[in-house]
Amino acid sequence: MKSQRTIVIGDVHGCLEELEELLNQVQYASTKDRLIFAGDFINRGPCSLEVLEKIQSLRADAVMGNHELGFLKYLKDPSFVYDNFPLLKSQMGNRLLFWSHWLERLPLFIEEKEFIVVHAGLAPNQAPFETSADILTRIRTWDGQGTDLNNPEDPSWFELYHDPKLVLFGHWAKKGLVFRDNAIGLDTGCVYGKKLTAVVLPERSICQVPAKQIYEIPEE
Ligand SMILES: [Mn+2]
Repeated sequence: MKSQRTIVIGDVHGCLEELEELLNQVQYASTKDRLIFAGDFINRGPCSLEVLEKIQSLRADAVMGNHELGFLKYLKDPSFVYDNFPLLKSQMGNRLLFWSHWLERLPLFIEEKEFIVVHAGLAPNQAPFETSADILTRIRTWDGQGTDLNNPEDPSWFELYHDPKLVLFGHWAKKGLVFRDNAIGLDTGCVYGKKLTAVVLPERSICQVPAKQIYEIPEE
């Protein structure tokens, strides 16, 4: 299986049409390619349930994003409502238990010899297995202790990441495509009317499709 490709896709947020177009564009072949979603494939956009069904039916791998974690939290505590959570829950109907179990089983990261896939990023000098779910799914910047994970005054987490192992991540639409020797950021804001992005390994080629429309206005 030396020639096997791994395709990693950034934050889909329910953008089914763009996802299907992207899979066509990379010529995804389920028998040959490994497909991994970098989290936040639900919520905000128009077709969360259909995207879930697609990922599940393709038997693709996926890591937990803050929106998947949030949705699981909402199912336990309805006061934790965020965007389309009530709609998604109602669309799941009598498959709610199936989907909540499926989502609960998502790993917080996928680590292979050549790469790590994680939704948001890593804290300096912390291996993924010893890092909290909060950091793995929400970090953008590092304040030295992990209290404030999104402060423009602080350095980006990947500027402090010096391990040669490639990290593939999403979660930072405002930053757009990040392409560094050891970190590739794949959230290019499809749900905000920008692009949906995939990286193909091992060659690290980038494949993008434009959003069909602006589904949501970004929060500042
Ligand atoms: Mn996110």
